[in-house]
Amino acid sequence: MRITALAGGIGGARFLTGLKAARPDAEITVIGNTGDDIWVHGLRVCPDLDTVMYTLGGGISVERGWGREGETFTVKDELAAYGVEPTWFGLGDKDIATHLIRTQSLNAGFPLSEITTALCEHWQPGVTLIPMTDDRAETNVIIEDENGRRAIHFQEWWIKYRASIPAQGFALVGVDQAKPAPGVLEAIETADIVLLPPSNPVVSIGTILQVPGIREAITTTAAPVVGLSPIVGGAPVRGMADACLTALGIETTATAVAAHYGARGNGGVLDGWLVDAADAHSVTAIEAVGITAKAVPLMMTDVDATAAMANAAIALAESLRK
Ligand code: FO1
Repeated sequence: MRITALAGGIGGARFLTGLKAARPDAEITVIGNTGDDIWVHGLRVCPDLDTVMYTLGGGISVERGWGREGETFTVKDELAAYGVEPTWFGLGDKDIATHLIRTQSLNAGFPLSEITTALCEHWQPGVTLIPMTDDRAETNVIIEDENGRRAIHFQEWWIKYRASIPAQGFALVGVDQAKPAPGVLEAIETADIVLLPPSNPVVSIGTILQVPGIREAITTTAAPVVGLSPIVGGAPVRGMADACLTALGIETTATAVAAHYGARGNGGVLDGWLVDAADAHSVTAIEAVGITAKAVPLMMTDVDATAAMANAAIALAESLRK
């Protein structure tokens, strides 16, 4: 079975661990968000790609959900001692090896997708990881504070400000000229099932859907498309999706996110939507917008629970296959 999943960072990576456990023989392709990518001290950092690669490859810091297990931050501290900014970004010593290889390869002219494949040769994540694009598409957050209205990099908003400054909006700088990376459209068109894991619907899944051609591929693929709500009981399971949803005027509910993605019949991307048991009451409202909904436990407390979610998503997809 060929499964294609769009994924952001921590939530997406955690779901993929369960998907692999549920379907060890499936051919899983992950289309990774690169809107979070940033140049830090001259190094190219790809947080969501690395989070998927490290999580599925066994190198992730389980405590943080990002970066490496057993990490140290000596270089970061030395840079801070020089007073060099950004001091707010957690650049790990082990993590730097990945960024050095990526940066040198980019400078040598290799596309990010080829570099990602090479890095995954080492990590063996057990999935094919493809960046959504090899081109620049950088999430900037529009904020307004005492220094006036301006755009800051997503990582600065997310890490330095903990998303505490209300976002007036998001701009994916460069996306209009971006193309899907090689293999992305094919992975969507030839999939048996397409999944939207419980990643941030705005700055992760929403970002991937903005790359010209990707949303269209999802609306036209023969594969059923099923998503899992990242919102349980009116709050994000993890991260700060509510800050992102609010910025777009979207209510922080499983129903509102489903409606935001939209039903494939009406120009949206979803055929099916899993909500947590706590939101079982919202199934009717979601079906009213043309999306088949089902309530199952959606807390990724351990691999077995996450595998059960993946199985529920696959079962729903199979029931929706045309
Ligand atoms: N998240 C933080 O909250 N603080 C950090 O200092 C931080 C550093 C970092 C370094 C490398 C990396 O791959 C991820 C890192 N993250 C950090 C997580 C990252 O900001 C988010 O996970 C994604 O961008 C959102 O999905």
